[in-house]
Amino acid sequence: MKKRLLTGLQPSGTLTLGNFCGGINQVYNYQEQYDTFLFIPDLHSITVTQDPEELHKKIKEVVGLYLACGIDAQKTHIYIQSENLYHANLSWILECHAYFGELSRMHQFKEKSKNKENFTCGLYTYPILMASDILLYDAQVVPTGIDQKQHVELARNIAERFNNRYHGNYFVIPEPLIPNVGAKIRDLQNPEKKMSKSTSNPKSSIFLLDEEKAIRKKIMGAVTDNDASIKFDEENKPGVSNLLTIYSVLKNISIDETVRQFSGAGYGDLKKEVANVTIEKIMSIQEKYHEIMSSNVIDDILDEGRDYTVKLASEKYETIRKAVGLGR
Ligand code: ATP
Ligand code: LTN
Repeated sequence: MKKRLLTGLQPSGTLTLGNFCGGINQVYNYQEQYDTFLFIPDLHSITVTQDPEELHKKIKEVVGLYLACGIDAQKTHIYIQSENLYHANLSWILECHAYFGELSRMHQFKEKSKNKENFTCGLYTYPILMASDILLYDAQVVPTGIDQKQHVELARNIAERFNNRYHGNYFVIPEPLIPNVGAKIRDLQNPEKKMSKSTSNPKSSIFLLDEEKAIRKKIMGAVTDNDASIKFDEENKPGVSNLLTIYSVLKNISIDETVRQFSGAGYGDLKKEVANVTIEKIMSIQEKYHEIMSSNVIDDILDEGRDYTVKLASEKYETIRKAVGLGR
């Protein structure tokens, strides 16, 4: 039997090149090899304020982009988290098996709540809902960028704790799957930070639905350094290393090979070539995206994904409910 793989990308904005490299492209590469689940974590998105109409639109946009990036609905179960009530139900049970202290250590929570007077309880408990998403389906591997590794580790801890407390193999212990190259695509204007879809500065991120001109402008304007030599050194040259990483992922070649190709070149040449490969990739995604959005395949795919996963989730939930002693 194939191992099960599961991941999701929040519909909190238009997907970025970072989401492509750390998320979708990995699923694309693995979908033959694994029994693959790719969902839309819309419940996660409302941990911060969303405009309801906008969120509604983004959900289908993300599904369209999954498909346009080559995710094959024949091989991958695609579904919306909020259409399956078991995610939130299991999350509550898991909340009662997770500790306040361990959640307080989550980097993403610290980052997103920093300098805010008010933030929601959902932002704090969100990693437990993520554990529920994973454990509900006995997923063995969870491909993500580096930013989500800590959350997958929390899911492992909760699963182990639960199994020990109730003396059984109730949950499979999941493994994070972090790509060697592209696990953290950096913000183009501030390469200390990761590229993010909910950025306040549109120059910082390449969005998968950006126009060609905008992509070129953003990459040509990416922050680098004064050293003028093309080397891969994430600590001292994060901007240049980021451009090399993008090139390497999109060309599907190693970092060493990329550095070799640019030996003797200047930053201007590097940026021009990175812009060219990015535009080529993104324009081809967009062409497929527009085709998909003008057909009516998405609803059928989502209905099928929902029916399949609700059945699996209900079986798991019943087992867990009984283990804890709930119900009749
Ligand atoms: P938000 O800005 O709403 O927090 P995000 O852009 O950080 O969103 P997520 O929805 O949190 O994206 O992430 C979806 C997937 O993309 C996850 O697997 C995450 O690890 C990956 N990912 C996000 N940003 C990057 C990045 N800059 N580089 C590589 N992978 C990334
Ligand atoms: N928290 C993730 C999205 C997400 C996820 C998941 C990823 C929600 N549930 C389960 C993998 C597995 C994020 O913000 N990127």
